Amino acid sequence: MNNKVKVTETLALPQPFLGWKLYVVLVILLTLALAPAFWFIRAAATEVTKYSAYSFESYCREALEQQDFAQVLRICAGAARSALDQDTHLGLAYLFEAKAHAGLGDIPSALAHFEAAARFWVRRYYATRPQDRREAEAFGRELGQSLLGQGDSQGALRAYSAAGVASGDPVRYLYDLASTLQEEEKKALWVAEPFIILEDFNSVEAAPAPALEPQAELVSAASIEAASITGGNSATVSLAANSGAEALRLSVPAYVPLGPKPFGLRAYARASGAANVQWLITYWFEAAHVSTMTLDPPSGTLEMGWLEFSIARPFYQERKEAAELEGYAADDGFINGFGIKVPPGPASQVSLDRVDLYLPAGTAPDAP
Ligand SMILES: [Ca+2]
Repeated sequence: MNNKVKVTETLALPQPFLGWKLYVVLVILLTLALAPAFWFIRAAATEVTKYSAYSFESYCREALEQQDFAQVLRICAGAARSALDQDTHLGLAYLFEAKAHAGLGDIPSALAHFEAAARFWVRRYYATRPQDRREAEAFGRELGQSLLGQGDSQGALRAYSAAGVASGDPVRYLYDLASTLQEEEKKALWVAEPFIILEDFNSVEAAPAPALEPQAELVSAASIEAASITGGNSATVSLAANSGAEALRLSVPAYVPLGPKPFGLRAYARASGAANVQWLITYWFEAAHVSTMTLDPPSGTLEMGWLEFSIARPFYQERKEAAELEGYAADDGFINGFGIKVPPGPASQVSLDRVDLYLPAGTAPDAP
């Protein structure tokens, strides 16, 4: 018998004289050893809860209340990572991030996140809570007011615009805004009639997606380029030569509910190499599940081949009459996309610069 075997035997068969005291000591030691593990699991669970889609909101509001903006950004970053297939809370996370950046005095980041929230809710209009829309509108109005007060009219226009888009009813919002701003504020914000920007195509997420899938091979991925007639960037796509019979349609999602109040859309686009492009507006009627579209020619040509599409038709009346003819209800109709239609022809390059919502002359309310 060698030493090695002896040791094994000793461990495998504890001597009876150690008795119950040894077991009590062992249990205490084991418990103490496991305590940090329990603590770690509990802490990790709290962290996960903080970031989850269901509870990040209250943790964020608490941190905002305490003006702990760094903590707000941490929680929102965690909430974005934990989104997976349940991501409807991301719009609110972007809004909280915008508030935190504004709190830290980082206005460019605040505006970018606020615009991301507005854009997210355009795409998820059906899952957006009314209270989130109200909160976003109030925040954007406040931010716009503050930037206007500091003489940053471009920043103010972006804040006011994102507030209008996020509100879920940009037409009603623009009438409100135009009737509550003071005369000198309006002059700082608008040269002519009141407007807000619905889409500026300045970020990669705003790039137009081809609406017609079977024709996707004719379209390059959109890139954001520093080409613009209004300042800033545009979304540019290259189209291969189209020898088929069908035109190509490029569009981005929008959410502009239709109502009797008059409004206009103004878009800036350029199509190098393509002739007879038209502005495309698509409409969706929720209850009837009907989709329709209209096409408009350019209303003017600007410098460097940029086209202006200024469209101020009675959209609501027009859609209502079309719906009555077809026998469906038009009351819950909204503009759900806009873009450009390019007829068949040689290879071309199309850029979308900006789409505005404006109040046509004679409809803008006076300041109080
Ligand atoms: Ca632009």
